[in-house]
Amino acid sequence: QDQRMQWWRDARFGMFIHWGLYSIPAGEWKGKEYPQIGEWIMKNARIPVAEYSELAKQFNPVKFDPKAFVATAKNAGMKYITITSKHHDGFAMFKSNASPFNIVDATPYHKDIIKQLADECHRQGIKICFYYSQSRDWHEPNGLDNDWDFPKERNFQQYLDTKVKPQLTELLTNYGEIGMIWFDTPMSISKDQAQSLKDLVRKLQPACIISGRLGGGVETDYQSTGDNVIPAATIPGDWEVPATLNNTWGYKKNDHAWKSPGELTRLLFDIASKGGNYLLNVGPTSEGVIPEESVKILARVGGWMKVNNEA
Ligand code: JFZ
Repeated sequence: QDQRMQWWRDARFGMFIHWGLYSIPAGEWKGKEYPQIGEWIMKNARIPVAEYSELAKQFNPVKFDPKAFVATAKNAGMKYITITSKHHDGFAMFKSNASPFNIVDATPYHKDIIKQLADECHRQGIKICFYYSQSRDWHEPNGLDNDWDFPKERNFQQYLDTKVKPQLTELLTNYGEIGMIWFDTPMSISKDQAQSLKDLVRKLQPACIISGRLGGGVETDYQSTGDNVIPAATIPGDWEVPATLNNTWGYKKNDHAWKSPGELTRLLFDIASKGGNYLLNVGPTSEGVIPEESVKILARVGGWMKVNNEA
């Protein structure tokens, strides 16, 4: 475990990327603005699967440039990138044979986002990590948490066997060396089910870190704090604070509540001095660009770090 964690302990600072179909509505559905986090709009607006899936036909992020993403991270002093490969809406940002609801098969863009970013990270020597929503999947009748389309009982095991395990296998086979899988919101996943996901990751890539929110009481490589929650004092073991730059993870056009570069730098030093990692989020637009404000703020945080490193 110490070997697996070494790069992560040295890194201290990473970039979280929440990107998916929810960047199209960007916080607004049928003229109504939803005050909650942007990537939850499907659930908050109770959008039927049939309607939400239509967004894929409009998703064409032609301005996406993996070099620009990696440059933004590096410029900020970030040493790893964790991107949503599949969030709760069930949409895969990678080519998948386990579900046609993916970036290559369901959109006019037709290119694998995860592949492009992973290749660029490998070229530039920055760790690439994948967020994967293992329990919540609002697209699947057997996934958890969509009670507006699928109010009846479900076969969660079947969803795990036919979507989660095949997709994790794809992610850990087709994209080179993966730094970590970032599981999230385990809900009612059982101990055995969680253990089987852990076993799969270990089998395919023994050096891949497993993040804190796997579930089932199964031991993982480190602990995630609550979102944006910084412990008051040093806590034992390895831990990471996932945090937003404004008040959302997925892009929202009207959220301009940006934290200042000074505040972020202070938080980073606070976390690092207590022995934790800071995973700071950006939410790219549906065109494929990281919002200008985010890029500017991160560059200023990086400026602080450079002054510090060179002093
Ligand atoms: C989850 C997701 O539901 C959300 O969309 C986002 O991806 C975020 C990073 O993770 O939300 C959570 C999960 C756990 C906590 C808070 C928000 N927590 O433990 O405090």
